Amino acid sequence: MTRMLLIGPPGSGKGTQAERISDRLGIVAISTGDIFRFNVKEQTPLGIEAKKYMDAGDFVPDSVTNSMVRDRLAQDDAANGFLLDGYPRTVAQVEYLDEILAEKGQSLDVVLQLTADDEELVARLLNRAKETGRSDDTEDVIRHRLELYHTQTEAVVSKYDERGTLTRVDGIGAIDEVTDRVLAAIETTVR
Ligand code: B4P
Repeated sequence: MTRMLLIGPPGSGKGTQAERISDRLGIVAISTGDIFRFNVKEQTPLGIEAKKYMDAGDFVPDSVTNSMVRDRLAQDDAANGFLLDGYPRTVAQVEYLDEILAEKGQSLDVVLQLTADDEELVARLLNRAKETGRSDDTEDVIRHRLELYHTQTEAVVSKYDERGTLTRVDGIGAIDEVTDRVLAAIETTVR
């Protein structure tokens, strides 16, 4: 059973790698971005609220995101391990996740940060925009999302680094190569 976090800037390959790692380890991948996009598509009250923030490249408020994650982690398929993709993104979310795990007597086994430089990330996301037309993949919004990563999510990375639980993985290179690096990092960490 593995409980892990995948942290990284927009476009670093979190969603791409999360799917592959979840298949390999047999644990559920939980992407807060995917849950929000599903709710936007279905026009649920959560989706209508989240859309305002997502279209601008802003974070959805912690109160909304935290309770959504609490509910998702309470589902049966998360009982035997999980990979959280895109959460926590703020220090307040780190503290909230600490509380959820403490209540269950659980801890994290692996915290991975995927790294890549900003220009590579912008290029990848503009490329994705041509294929998927995601409303938050325009250059201005991408740059704003990167800024939020640097100003808010890097503090999350520092927190786990201070706790000695963080492993950095180079996200540059072919998708298969990055998967191999991620799997090797997991093996080294949980061994
Ligand atoms: P996310 O869904 O997490 O979007 P993302 O950061 O762009 O990552 P994603 O997983 O989609 O992309 P990936 O890097 O895999 O979040 C979207 C929005 O939801 C946020 O802006 C925010 O508004 C909201 N949100 C989500 N979580 C939140 C939270 N905790 N708190 C508050 N708000 C939250 O891949 C990107 C592209 O790169 C793909 O096209 C892929 O094919 C390509 N790629 C991947 N790996 C590659 C490689 N090695 N080489 C070349 N291309 C690669």
